[in-house]
Parts: sequence; C-alpha cells; structure tokens
Amino acid sequence: MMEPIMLSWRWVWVVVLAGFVPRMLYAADWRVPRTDREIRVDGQLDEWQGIPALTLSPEVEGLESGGVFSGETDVYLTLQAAWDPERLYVAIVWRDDEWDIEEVKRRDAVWVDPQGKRRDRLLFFDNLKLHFHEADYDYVFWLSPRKDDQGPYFWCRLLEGYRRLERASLDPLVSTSLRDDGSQQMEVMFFWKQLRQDPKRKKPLPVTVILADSDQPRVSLESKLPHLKWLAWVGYIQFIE
Ligand SMILES: [Ca+2]
Ligand SMILES: [Ca+2]
Repeated sequence: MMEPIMLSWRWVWVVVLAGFVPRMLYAADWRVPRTDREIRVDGQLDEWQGIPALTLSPEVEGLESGGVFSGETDVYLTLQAAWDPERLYVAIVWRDDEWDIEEVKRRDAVWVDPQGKRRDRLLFFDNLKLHFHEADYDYVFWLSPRKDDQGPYFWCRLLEGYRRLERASLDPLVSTSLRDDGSQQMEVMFFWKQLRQDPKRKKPLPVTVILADSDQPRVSLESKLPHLKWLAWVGYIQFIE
C-alpha cells in the first residue's frame, strides 16, 4: 500500500502557485536576517536600516481584519526582526490617531461579555500580539504601546509538547521612545533560551501577528464591543543566515 503523501497547506500552495503568483508566497514570508551589528535595545532604530519590514495597516492587502477602520491614519505599524546566536530582536514603529492603553494582566485576559461569550480583553485596547505556533509549541507575547506614564505593558506565555504544558519563560526586554510626530518606536529582545527555539532550525516558524486598534479610552468594554477592530498577518518566519 502506498504511504499517503502528507503536505501542509503551505506546500500545497507552493505547488499550485509556483511560477504564477510569487507575490502571494512572498507576502506570507517574514524574512528575518542574522545580524552582525550590535543592536542596542534603547528604542532608537538607527541600526535597523535595510532590514525587511512587515507592515500592518488598513490599506495593506493580504491581511485578515475585523471591524471597520477609518482609513490609513487609523493605525499603522511596521515590524522588523533580526537574530544572532543568542537573541531575537524585534523593532516596531507604531502610529495611531488615538492611543487607548490599559494594563491587561494575563490573569485578566478573558472577559465574559453580557451574552456570556468569552472574549479576549486585550483586543479592547491598543495591543500587538506575536504568536509563534506549531503542533507542539505555542508562544504568545502581548505588547501595548506607551502613553505618558502608562505602559508599555507586556507579558508572555509558553506552552510546549503535545500536552501543551506551560514552561516558565521570562519576559523579553522592551524599550520605547516617542517621536515628535506622536508615533512610537519600540525594540524588543528575546533570548532563544527563553523562547526555546533555534534560529538555525531548518523549517520556517509559523507566526500570527495581531494588531488591535481601539480608539475609545475610558469607555466601558460593553460600549466598545460594536467598535472592535483588528488586523492580522499570518505567515512564516524565515530565518536567513
Ligand atoms: Ca486608531
Ligand atoms: Ca488606538
């Protein structure tokens, strides 16, 4: 009997689309180069020139989204990443016409709405989620921007193995700087040891990036419910030597 050929959807698409729509394949890859430059986690992004960026904004094609955005000035975020043998670095530029920031601790991450539906409380504020996920690996990092003396707020959670047991994982290092135009720059430094990953792995790492944009500070969650909006980028990180 022949063994069934197991193909992930990704490779099915590679086969179907090869030579026809390379842009789509590129759109699902986030190229993360190895860096020999020293990256100082100080919220200044001078050392990030030339490193590929992902953009999340209502105008960007190929993103998943929910809710109604008011246009390209509603929210705009770029993400860059680079690695060295010990660390993964991420740089963020984040613009928003209205910052809506609140600390949502992990223990408060679920909110049960008046209809009894469990909802993700972090989606009711400005937040960025990085989610690395494979069959036996699941890492989540939530990050808010900073406004005045609030934030940035962040936490992470790591599950491993087929039983998804939680592993202790220290929070990464985060640094923010505010720009004159009201946007902010952030740098995040993860240690591979904490992520329990290896950039020299041969296969791409599946990742989902979610950007929640709320523009109603000091409004109750019930009132915010009809106005939730978010963007999501779903693809793979390719670690480039
Ligand atoms: Ca906005
Ligand atoms: Ca906002």
